[in-house]
Amino acid sequence: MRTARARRALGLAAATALLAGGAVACGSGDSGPRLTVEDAYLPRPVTTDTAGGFMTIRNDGDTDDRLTSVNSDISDDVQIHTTSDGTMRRVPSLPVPAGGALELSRGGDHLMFMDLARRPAQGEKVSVELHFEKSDPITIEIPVEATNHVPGSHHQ
Ligand SMILES: [Cu+2]
Repeated sequence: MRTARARRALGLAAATALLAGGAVACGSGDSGPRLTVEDAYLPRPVTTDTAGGFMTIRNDGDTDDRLTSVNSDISDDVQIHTTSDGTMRRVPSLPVPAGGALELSRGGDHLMFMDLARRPAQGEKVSVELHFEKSDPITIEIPVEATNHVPGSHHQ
């Protein structure tokens, strides 16, 4: 596995490949992506047709990564969507830039849960597994908020 990773990195720079190999032994090494998920929420869907998922995926590492697929207990078909000119479309992946973040928000890039197994209740948590091009998968419990929830606002 390390060999495959190193081989892939060869295209970039030999130095990068060396750093990638060393990151396994060096816990505080700053090579590679370092992802954390913040402010995740899922507005309670009105029907079981679809639900949107929103969050910020931060990358404090020095290597770009990509969100490539998503699994969930409430849907067998979680899609990655982007929005342009008010129209959303499915994309195979989205970038999580080094030293930056992937913002999944209303009217922008977002997760789209299709054909829900059930309609989750407000206050419930939905289990979601995020898969990335380079980083290990991240499992999060996303709280279900009011249908019209706006991040940063409190329940009213
Ligand atoms: Cu969508």
